[in-house]
Amino acid sequence: MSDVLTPTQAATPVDSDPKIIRRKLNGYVGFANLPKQWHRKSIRRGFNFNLMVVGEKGLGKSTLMNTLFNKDLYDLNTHESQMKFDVDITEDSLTPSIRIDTLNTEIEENNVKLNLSIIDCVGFGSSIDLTNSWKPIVDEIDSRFDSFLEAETKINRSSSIQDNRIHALLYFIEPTGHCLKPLDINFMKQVHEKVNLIPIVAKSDILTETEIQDFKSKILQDLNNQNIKIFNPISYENDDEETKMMNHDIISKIPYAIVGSNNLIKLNDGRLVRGRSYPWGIIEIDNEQHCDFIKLRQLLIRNFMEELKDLTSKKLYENYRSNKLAKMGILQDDSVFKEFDPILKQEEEKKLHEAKLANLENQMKQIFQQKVSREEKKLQETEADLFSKHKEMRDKLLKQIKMLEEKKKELESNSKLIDQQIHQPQQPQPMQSPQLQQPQQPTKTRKGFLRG
Ligand SMILES: Nc1nc2c(ncn2[C@@H]2O[C@H](COP(=O)(O)OP(=O)(O)OP(=O)(O)O)[C@@H](O)[C@H]2O)c(=O)[nH]1
Ligand SMILES: [Mg+2]
Repeated sequence: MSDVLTPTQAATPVDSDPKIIRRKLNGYVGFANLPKQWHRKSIRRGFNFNLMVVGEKGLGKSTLMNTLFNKDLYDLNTHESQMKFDVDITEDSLTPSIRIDTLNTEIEENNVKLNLSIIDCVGFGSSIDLTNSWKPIVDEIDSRFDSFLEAETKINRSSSIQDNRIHALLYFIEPTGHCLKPLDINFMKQVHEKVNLIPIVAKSDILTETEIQDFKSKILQDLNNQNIKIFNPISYENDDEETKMMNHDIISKIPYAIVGSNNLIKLNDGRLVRGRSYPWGIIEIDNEQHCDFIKLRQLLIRNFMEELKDLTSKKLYENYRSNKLAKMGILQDDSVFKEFDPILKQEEEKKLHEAKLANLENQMKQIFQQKVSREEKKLQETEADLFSKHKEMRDKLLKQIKMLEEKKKELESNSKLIDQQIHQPQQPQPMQSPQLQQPQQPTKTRKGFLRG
């Protein structure tokens, strides 16, 4: 027997709902190939990612970028971390102390291209007055949102809008071992609703393992007290247990204790590793026992790059956009948009139809009741009429009976008189007067009455 089912055989009602029929496909349709199509398209287009790095001077920002993308993006030998590659640099001299440098580069791995933008905020926390040190950075984030909004609202939009929005912000915390500084708190408070904020403990190699753990919990406590939201990816229902566990492991390590270096060091066993060498030993960058660099790389690149971009676009940018439009006085009139929502419109029409039906039903009920009461009235009238006729006839008959009884009595009394006269002894008959002949008449009448 063949296992292939005909479409009718294959149609089986779903257990819970008899209306839903689940059909088993009896052949290859081809949509299983969609991920491959998407994959090819993505490879062709390449990916882009905009990463902002903020932290006080000399905390190892440029070094970490080189370590993260395993490429000498920044020349660390020059004093101010000048770019080594031919890249675009945007300089914003919003305040004399902070400069926004953008490094655009394309990196390739296994034929996958990544258009990477690193936005470095040079000079953050260097001025004497730190009150508004966050401002040029927040302005930069906002202006990138604005450019996107402008491109989006153009009447003639180009097929693909250049996405320059900041997808993630790495905030470098000085490894003091105490708690967050007012500069850190002020800055993070200003940006946490505009970017995916990822705090990291810079140069963590100067702290011991216990100091790192203490410092991490102090930072988390401070962030919690200040209601500062850090990046937290959405967990999806259909993720398998392994993925869920791995994601949880990545997130639980925030704020990451980072050590950066692209220097290769030869270990005693002959292995070449990226690390930092000290008189007391070697710190391996790519060793999870030594620092959280691997976790940071997993979060930023391997596991959550698309999620970071998605959250930027769907949540952070959307918030910014709606606030901006509201400030400009553009308020959404929901009643206008309702018209265009087919489900809402359908529901509205259904409600209207139901109301119409109910109205019609009421009207019909009223008409029916009116008819019934009219018929009832007619019946009552006919009944009353019949009753009066019946009464009239009864009265007539009673009158007739009375009359007849009276006549009967009269006749009986007459007949008695006649009987008496008949049985009386014969006396000389006087001359018969016409009056005396009269009593003979009832006999005739009696006869007639008896006949009747
Ligand atoms: N101990 C230690 N030193 C580091 C680490 N990362 C970088 N450094 C050193 O710190 C110094 C500054 O590094 P940069 O990467 O230039 O720091 P930066 O934050 O880019 O500095 P600016 O661009 O001037 O703000 C260099 O001498 C690095 O070798 C680290 O993880 N641990
Ligand atoms: Mg630098």
